Amino acid sequence: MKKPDVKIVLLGDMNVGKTSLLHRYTERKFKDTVSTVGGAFFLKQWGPYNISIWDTAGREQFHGLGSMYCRGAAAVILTYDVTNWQSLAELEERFLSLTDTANHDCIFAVVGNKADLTDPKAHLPEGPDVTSDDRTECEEERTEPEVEVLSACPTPPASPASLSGVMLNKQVAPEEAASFYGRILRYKGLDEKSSLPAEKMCFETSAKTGYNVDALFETLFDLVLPSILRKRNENQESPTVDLEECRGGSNKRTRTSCC
Ligand SMILES: Nc1nc2c(ncn2[C@@H]2O[C@H](COP(=O)(O)OP(=O)(O)OP(=O)(O)O)[C@@H](O)[C@H]2O)c(=O)[nH]1
Ligand SMILES: [Mg+2]
Repeated sequence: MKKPDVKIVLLGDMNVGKTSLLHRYTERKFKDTVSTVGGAFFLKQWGPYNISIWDTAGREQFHGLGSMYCRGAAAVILTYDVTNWQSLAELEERFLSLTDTANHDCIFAVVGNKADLTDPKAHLPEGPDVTSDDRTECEEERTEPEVEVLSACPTPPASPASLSGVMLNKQVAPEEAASFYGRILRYKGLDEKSSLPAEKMCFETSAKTGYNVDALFETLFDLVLPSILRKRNENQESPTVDLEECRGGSNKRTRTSCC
């Protein structure tokens, strides 16, 4: 399997649509999901680089794993549901601290999903929806969850409103998401003026219609490129020792280096 150059992690409460967003981006469709157990990653080839996108479980019982998944992350997608104010509050209360293990220059996106339920403009995907067969540049691999599968609960069905096409009240205004983004920067001790602006890093998406989904992932892919280049440079400066190579001459080496 190819080695990922960089890692992006989806975090957020259960049922906000993290798995659906990843399906929409990678498989170009909205399909039934089961509540995620542990986590799984998808490998995306972006130009010459390999980017792993980690889908994590929002259920409380898996909370302890979150900081493990965030270790070394170059970007974190903090996801909430625009029809559920509590899902934004949870990001601040439960999920933000999990990102302490991410890279020091980790990039944050704040994403309000299920915009199709509140906003008629989210009924159309932004840009043409290309089928996976049409894409020639990407090569993708999905792995099974890396942690032990404890149980799999069916995800609650989509709400009656989404089935009937009735619009719901938006419970989270874009300004609230932007002000949360500002608090993330402060939590990380970052200067707002020299950081990426909230207008660029706060998205409203719909995994159901595809609205803004490509824009979200591809904005992040472009933004993590400097991290990839830095990591590659670091690896060149201190290359990894190949143990297999050393093993062939290990006796000789031991003897010559021993005094
Ligand atoms: N209307 C609408 N429903 C959505 C959207 N995204 C997800 N859903 C529905 O929301 C429910 C939860 O979606 P998931 O993708 O499984 O949520 P999750 O965040 O991965 O949940 P966990 O794995 O438990 O953390 C499912 O019934 C989806 O069909 C969306 O953009 N619009
Ligand atoms: Mg999931």
